[in-house]
Order: sequence, then structure tokens, then C-alpha cells
Amino acid sequence: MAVEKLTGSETGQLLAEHPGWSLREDGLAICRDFRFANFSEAWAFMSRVALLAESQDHHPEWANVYNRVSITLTTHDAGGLSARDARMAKAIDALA
Ligand code: H2B
Repeated sequence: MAVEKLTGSETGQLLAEHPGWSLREDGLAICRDFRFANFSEAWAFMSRVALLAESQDHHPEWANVYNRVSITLTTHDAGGLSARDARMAKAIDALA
């Protein structure tokens, strides 16, 4: 299902509204690194994000090493950033 890609100014607005996130070099994704007290806390966070991803039908690209979780958000159906990424970034920030 095709989804509208954000314009340059909409991407700028997304970054301004979500200061923890940075634009990937190619401009097609946003990224944020999280750090927790230990693995258990990191995994608990990932579990909550996973449920969120399922409920929004929007899934992160991510990696976990012990207490660190790196999340990349992009919309595969748009070939870049969309409003879905902004919505997901906001929801993840609210969990962290
Ligand atoms: N997640 C992400 N990040 N981008 C998508 O385009 C996407 C998704 N599409 N999760 C969804 C699933 C789509 O494949 C299903 C069929 O709704």
C-alpha cells in the first residue's frame, strides 16, 4: 500500500518536534539510541515498542546490545519518511 512521503519541510518539522531523533544520512529515516540500566530494562522497553508497532501496523528497524537499543524508523511502503514515522516516534518517546 503506497503511503505519502514527507516533504522536506515536513521532515524538518518532524525533527523539530522530536529532538531526540536524528535524520539518517540518506534522509530516508530517523534514528534514536536509547540506553537503560540493564538488559532487563531494555527488553521491557522493546516489548512495549513491539506491542505499539503491532497496534499501529508500523514496525521499527532496531538493534539491541545489552542495555542499548537503537531504533530506526522509516516507512517501507513510502520509500522514506511518512506521517507514520512521526506518530511512532512520538509514541516511543512517551514510553521511554
Ligand atoms: N512498517 C514499516 N516501518 N513500514 C511499512 O511500510 C510497513 C510496516 N508496512 N509494517 C506495513 C507493516 C505493511 O507491510 C502491512 C501489510 O500493513
